Formats: sequence, C-alpha cells, structure tokens
Amino acid sequence: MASWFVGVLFLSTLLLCSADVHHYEFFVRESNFTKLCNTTTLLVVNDSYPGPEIRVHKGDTVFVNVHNQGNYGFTIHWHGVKQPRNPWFDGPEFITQCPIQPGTNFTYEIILSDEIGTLWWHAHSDWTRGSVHGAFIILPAENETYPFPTPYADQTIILESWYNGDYKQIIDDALAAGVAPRTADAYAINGHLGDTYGCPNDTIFLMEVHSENIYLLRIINAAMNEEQFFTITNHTLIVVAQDASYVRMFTTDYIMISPGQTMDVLVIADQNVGQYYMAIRPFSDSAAPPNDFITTGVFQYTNNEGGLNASLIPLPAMNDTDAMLNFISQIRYTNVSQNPTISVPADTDINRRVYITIATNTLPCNTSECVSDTRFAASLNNEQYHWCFHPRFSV
Ligand SMILES: [Cu+2]
Repeated sequence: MASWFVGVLFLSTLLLCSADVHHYEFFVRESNFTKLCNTTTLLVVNDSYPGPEIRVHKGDTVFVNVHNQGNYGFTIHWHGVKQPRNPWFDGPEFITQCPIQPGTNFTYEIILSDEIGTLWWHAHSDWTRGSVHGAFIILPAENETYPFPTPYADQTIILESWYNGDYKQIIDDALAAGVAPRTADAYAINGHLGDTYGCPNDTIFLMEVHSENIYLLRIINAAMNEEQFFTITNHTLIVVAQDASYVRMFTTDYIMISPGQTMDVLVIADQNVGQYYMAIRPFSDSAAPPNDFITTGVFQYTNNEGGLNASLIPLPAMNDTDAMLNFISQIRYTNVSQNPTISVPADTDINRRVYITIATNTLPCNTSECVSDTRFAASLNNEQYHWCFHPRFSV
C-alpha cells in the first residue's frame, strides 16, 4: 500500500473522529399555556414553548427520535440543513416522507456538512410549526474558531407568533373559506409576550449581561408570516452570520429578519449599567398588514435594574420600506476560511436556463364555507402542489 494512501486513510480517520454523534428525544404532545390572560392548548415538544435547543458542532451527526403523542400526523423539518445525499430525513410531509402518525415514533438522522452558526427545526404540517419549533445551534468545529472576537456567551432569541385559539383550526378554517388566515394576536420573544399587551400575568424575556462583555445573539424568526424588525435600545448590533453562513460584518441599530430566517448578531455591553428594552415589531408594506405590535424584552446589566424607557426604542415604523431595504442591502458574502467557497460558473459554461415563476393565484371556491367565489392559491410555473394532486411534472 502506497504510503500516501495510508497517510490519506489516517487523515480521513482523524477527520471522521473529530465529528460527534448526538441523540435527542422529542416527545410531542399538547400542553396548556396561558398568555394574554387566556389559556391555549398548543402542540409542543417536551412540554416546552419554544421547544428544546439542539447544540452541536460543525460536521456532527444528530439523531432525533420524535414520538408523536398528539392527535394528528406531522413531520419535523431541519430548516437550512443541507443533508447532502441524505434527503429522506429532510422532513417536509408528503415531499420526502409521510407524516409521523399519532402513537408512533420516527428517528431522523441529520448529517451536518458546512453549516455554521444558527439554524432551527420546526414541524412541517398545517400550522404545527407555530408551536413545534426550536433552535439548532452549530458551533465551530473543535479545530475552528469564530472569524470575529470570541463572544463571552451566546443567547438564542426566537421570535414567535401567538394566537389565542387552536392553531390547526385557524388554518383549516381559512383554507375552507378560501381566505388568508387571521393575523397573530401577539408576538413573543422566547415564549414571553413582554409588557405591552396589557395582561399583567404575561412574562418578559430578560437577558442578563456583564459590563464590557461581547455577546452573540442567535436570532430566529419563527413567526408564522411576518418579517420582524429587532433592536436593543442604545446598543449597536454587529451582524456576523445569516442562515448558518458567515456574512461580511456590518453595524446597525436594528435588523430586519424574515420568517424562517436566522441571523447571528454581536452586541457589546458597553453602555451605562442598567436595563434597556430589546424589542420587535413586524415589517409590512402590504395592503393587508398585521397588527402593529411592539413586543419587548429586557437587556439587563448584572444586578442593575431601572432605566427602562420605551420612548427610546429605535424601531422603524411598521411600513418603513426604506429601513427594510437599507438593512438588507448591506448583507454580503464574506470570504473567510470557515465559509464554503462559492464557484460561480462562467457564462460560457451555462448551457441551459431554467425559469421558475412564483405566483399567487385565485381558484374557484364553491363550497358552502367559501366567503366568495374565489380562493387564494399559489403556484410554481403555474403548477399547484397539493398533497392529493401531485404536479404533472417537476418544476
Ligand atoms: Cu423551514
């Protein structure tokens, strides 16, 4: 055996050994949660809203055994995990697998490759993602570092929609009526509604920081449908990653994050000690906007209370399109060793162009539940995907 081959074998064994294997157990069942002074039954994982955090290193493999102890089938999607040559564990129902039926379990194998930073997982059936979701944190590999100063600590921040009522019923009713589902009754930060909704029993998310330390915020927008602005009063945010890939660093007073997106942001606790509001607000410039709610959390220097001032929160207006564009236009690829290299084919190498048209449409609505004679629909290349009417061709 050639010595270089032995060397390659030895090296690849070393590389394989550096990746760990993790096991998680997800028990999915209904639990009661009281918010907005109203008790709602939610389908959640391990009785927790949001659900448990997966925290592993780049290149690891994760097994998640999902036990369906609820009343209907669902799947779980590992949002943003590329799963090369392992698509059967991607998760969307009726695309790569059938729903996990009540009373049964299914073990997912999630193989990480070059993802780095923050992703999330969520159920992928009807509106189950509204309550069955959690963070999927991918730390640098053992032999890698962050391409920025190592943070003192990190903090997951999950933005969520809150509805009074049965989530499945809300989407089922909307589909039957052929209209858009109603907008959220509130938004939440890590399951807390904060102090703006008027229910004295609602709790507020509190992040405690030590003066002069650097923190890495792992922000996930798990809201059902709305983009969200996010800010921390008086503190500069430094965007460093998005959707499990590092980006060129830039500073900003606020971010704008889309549903399903993740963003990693550094913040330095460099202001006078005290308490500062963190806050979110939906962004919408559509003709049918959601409610203009501001939802609060607290960024608190250790053992220092006082100083909260809602009038200082630097959030753009809900329909501030320029603020949204100014933010997203700053996001750029960064050529750091931790990022996968992007090789864009030269124009001459492209021999086939594929056009994909994404459209919203209307279809006839002709049942007694319809509120008009048309219903909303969506399509790719004028093909609509429906679980019992498969598209005639692949888009
Ligand atoms: Cu997803």
